Amino acid sequence: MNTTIRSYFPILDQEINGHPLVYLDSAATSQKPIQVIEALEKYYKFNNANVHRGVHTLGNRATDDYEGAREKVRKFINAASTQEVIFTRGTTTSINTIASGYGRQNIVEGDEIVITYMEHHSNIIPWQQLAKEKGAVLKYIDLEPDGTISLDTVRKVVTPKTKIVSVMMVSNVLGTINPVKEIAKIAHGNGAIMVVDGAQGVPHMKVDVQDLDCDFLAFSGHKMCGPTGIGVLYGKKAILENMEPVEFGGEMIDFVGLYESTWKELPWKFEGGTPIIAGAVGLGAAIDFLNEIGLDTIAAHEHQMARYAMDQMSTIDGLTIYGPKDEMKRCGLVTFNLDDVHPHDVATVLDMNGIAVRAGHHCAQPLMKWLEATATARASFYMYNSEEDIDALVKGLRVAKEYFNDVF
Ligand code: 7TS
Repeated sequence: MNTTIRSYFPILDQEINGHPLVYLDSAATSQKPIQVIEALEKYYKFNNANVHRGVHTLGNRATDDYEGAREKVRKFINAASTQEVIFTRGTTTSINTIASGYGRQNIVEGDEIVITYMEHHSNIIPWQQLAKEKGAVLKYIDLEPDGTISLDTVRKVVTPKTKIVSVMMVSNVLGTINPVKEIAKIAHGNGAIMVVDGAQGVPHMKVDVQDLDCDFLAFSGHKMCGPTGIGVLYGKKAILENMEPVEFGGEMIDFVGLYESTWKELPWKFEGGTPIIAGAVGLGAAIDFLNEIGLDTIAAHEHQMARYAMDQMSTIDGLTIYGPKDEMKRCGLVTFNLDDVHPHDVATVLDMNGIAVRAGHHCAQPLMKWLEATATARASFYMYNSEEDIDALVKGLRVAKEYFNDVF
């Protein structure tokens, strides 16, 4: 993509260890454009106050900013109503809210919860805990050899006993784009609800919750140019209305008696305590920014980056790339291993050359087991990355390979 987009991200204009920064860790967290930084600055300089109190001007401005951000999120994911958009701390909190709220109320002994081998820990452990508490059965959808999901396998694993199916939209390790819309149909056909972990999907492609027909969608602001500490839980109104809150206290109540209390209407009954006001404002600015560039443009750029990266990286002897080889089946990240070199060592040598990648299990230990790898390295791209960044990565990988081949 062009240098104009890159110039919106002030952090990218610096040297690390004497080299221009090449940031290839956006799947962990994206960088923030100046528009988001300035929106946060403006909020704190001019509008900061607590919300939903309606007694003074700053309070009204803060409330307008906060609720305005909710409307931006609604439109961005095409939710039917802002009542379906709950602000949370991020994907992890959103999924935990579903497991603790919907799960505790609706799951009984013998029920099945279905996830896949590629899930992030945040979409595994809440279900493990729920299954243990309720005596439910946690089942896994196996993966195809290329790291994709076959709908035939989904049809075999999801049964009328299944009550919840929860699948990531895009894998943070394999890059695989999963057929969540088709999986939702299978889930619904068996009477189960469909939860989508959108952490790696929503920042990178157009998502329409009504078209997907998912019951819940979770995502994080910090992976889509927004600040840390803000995320979204989308839920269908009919489900949220019947769901008990999981956090109790100020802001979420209607009437409080000595022994009984009642809750505010949606979405506020799920937002106990002073909300993440500045975070929401920042997320709203991030959404404006993403809309300006266009999700389709971002997605096309990432497919192109994935293709270029896989082609260039394949020229390195002893380099294994995980996940589908067809760039249209994946988002803009490439996870890999270099023969005989630990991924942490790869990442350290790359950092010495100004290149930031992630190494480790990527919070997906069951997937690491499936891949028969203890750890991997991952380069992940966003709209500000270019082919030159990938060239620098490939050069850095050759340096790493030579360095460790010489030493050992
Ligand atoms: N789900 C997926 C698919 C993720 O990739 C992540 C974070 C989460 C959930 C959790 O998001 P959070 O914002 O609540 O932390 N993934 C990564 C990653 O790949 N590297 O660092 C964080």
